Amino acid sequence: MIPVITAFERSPDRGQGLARDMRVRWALEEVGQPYEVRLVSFAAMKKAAHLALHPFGQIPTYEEGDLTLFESGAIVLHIAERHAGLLPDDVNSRARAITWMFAAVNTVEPPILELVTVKIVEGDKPWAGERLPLVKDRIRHRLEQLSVRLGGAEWLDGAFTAGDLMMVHALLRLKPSGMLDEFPTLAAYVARGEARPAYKRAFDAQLAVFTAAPLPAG
Ligand code: GTB
Repeated sequence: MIPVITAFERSPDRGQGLARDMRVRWALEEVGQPYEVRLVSFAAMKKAAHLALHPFGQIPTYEEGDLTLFESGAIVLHIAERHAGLLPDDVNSRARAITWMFAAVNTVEPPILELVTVKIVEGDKPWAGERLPLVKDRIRHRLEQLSVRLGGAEWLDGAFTAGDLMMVHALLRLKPSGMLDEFPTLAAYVARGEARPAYKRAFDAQLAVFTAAPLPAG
């Protein structure tokens, strides 16, 4: 059965891999599972048909027969559990890989998302200038800790897993800020993720949506 995922009809990042359908596309490419994509507009995401799939009116969603999932982490875990290649067979190694998935979305990503909020959503507030360095320091603290743990290793716990996939994608959101370059170990880790053939296929597929129907100028 070919799963169907949802993605932005018009991604604000112009298909540069930052929207979270990228995680799902990447996981599907890693395990060699073909998939279909249904593009949705911002308006359609808030309508009943999409809300039936995703209670918060967002992308990505995942449909496979009578199973519907939302939350990129849960979708990647589902894919990783049903196909070889993203989770180790050894139960303890598997548990550690899943721990890294949670660490990505629950510990590393939240301060990174705060940066987006302070810059874009709160950028015009009089206190935004004071808040920005605090948020950046919280991100640096996490990056420092992650960088120490990764050390000279290629991936977080042995071979590449769904934990690395989620972590690399969470870190990618920092790329436009330049903050990742303050931590060469992590910049190299992200670059290793981006160099994976499965990542490249997923990236190209997401970019193709934008190049097929670019945003209007301005
Ligand atoms: N926790 C959920 C998950 O991991 O699946 C979060 C899902 C989510 O935030 N979806 C966003 C969405 O649907 C798209 S990915 N937003 C529309 C809405 O809420 O109305 C977040 C995102 C959006 C845009 C960029 N970008 O352009 O750079 C990057 C990431």
